[in-house]
Parts: sequence; C-alpha cells; structure tokens
Amino acid sequence: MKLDPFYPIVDSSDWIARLVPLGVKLVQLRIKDMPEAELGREIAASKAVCDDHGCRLIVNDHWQLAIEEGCDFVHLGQEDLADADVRAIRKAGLCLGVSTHDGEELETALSVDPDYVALGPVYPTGSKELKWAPQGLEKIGGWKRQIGGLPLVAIGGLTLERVSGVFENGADVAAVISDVTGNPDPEARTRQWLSLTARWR
Ligand code: TZP
Ligand code: MG
Repeated sequence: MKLDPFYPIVDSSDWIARLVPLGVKLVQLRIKDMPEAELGREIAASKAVCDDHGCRLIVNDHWQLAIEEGCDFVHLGQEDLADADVRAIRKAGLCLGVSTHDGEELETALSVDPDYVALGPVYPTGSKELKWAPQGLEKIGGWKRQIGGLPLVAIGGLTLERVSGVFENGADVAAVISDVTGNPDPEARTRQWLSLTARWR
C-alpha cells in the first residue's frame, strides 16, 4: 500500500474541514473521551469532507463506529488492539494501522498483518504521555528493514525542520499533531508540509 507521506492527526471534524481542502491526502481523526452519538457524528462529518477531497481518513480507536459509518481504515494502539475484534475489522473490509514502541509490540503488530506500522516517539512529544524514551532516527532504519514493504509511519515530535531526517532514515510517512495544530497559522503550516513532503509522495 502506498500512503501519502504527510499524515496530520487531528481531534475534530472542524480541523478536517480546515485542513483537508488544502490538499491533505491522509488524515487521522483521533478523538478521546466523547459520547458515542457525538463521536458517530464527528466521524460521519469527517468522512464527508474526506470523500469530497479524495483524502484517506483513518479513524483512531473507534473501530465499531468506523465500520458503522462506512469508513475503510482504522488505527489502533496496542491496548486497543488487544481489545478489538480484528477479524470483525477485516471482515468489514477495513485496513488497519498499528502503533509500536518496542520490538515486542512490533511482533504483536505484525501478527495481525497490518497495513502500516507506526513507530514512536521519534522525538520528545508533548501530545501523548508515553513510557518510552525518544526512539531516535537510527531505530527507523532497523524497523524498516524488519517490516520490508509495509509502510512505516514515524511519529512523535516531528516538525518541518526535522522531517527530512525521518524519510532519509527509511520512514515512508510522517505523522504529526502539534507542529500543525499548535502552529499560529495551521493552514500555512499545512501548505508548507504539503510542499516539503511532495518529493516523497
Ligand atoms: N503516538 C506516539 S507520539 C504521539 C502519538 C499519538 C503524539 C505525536 O504528537 P506530536 O505533537 O506530533 O509530537
Ligand atoms: Mg488508541
């Protein structure tokens, strides 16, 4: 599978409506703590925007709602993966991306035959509390050698200034939260990301 190299992660359909029309082709909706009915509406609204703009939407965590709303890609962390019915996800025809932070988690991820593997945090991040120290760039190369043709998503502390390093070390995709949504001008930053990552597209 070929994934777009720029993979912003946002926490609302409003963000998707702001960023996707700029030319984003891969986006993750990552919403924590929201009532289910509202979540369903957020997923549906996000899907509508993504469908309109030919953008691939990946829903974090909420795989049952993603199936109900007709989405075709979910992302699961290791804990979510342990609780999820992977067979039901596959039976419904959805693709699946999985987070990893160490070798054991990589084995668990590979055991479900994922569509991509995410490795993080590459750099320190303020967007998620993690027990793992920053992985560093060298680890990306090792992960890529292990997973071969499977897309490798680098995540954690990525910025425009740092992103070339992750691609040069073997990542296929750069996932980013705060460098885009925490920027004073997220639209301008998104355009810069799109332009810089074009050479890996
Ligand atoms: N998983 C590993 S690091 C991370 C997640 C969800 C957060 C990445 O956010 P940022 O702001 O791009 O460091
Ligand atoms: Mg999760």
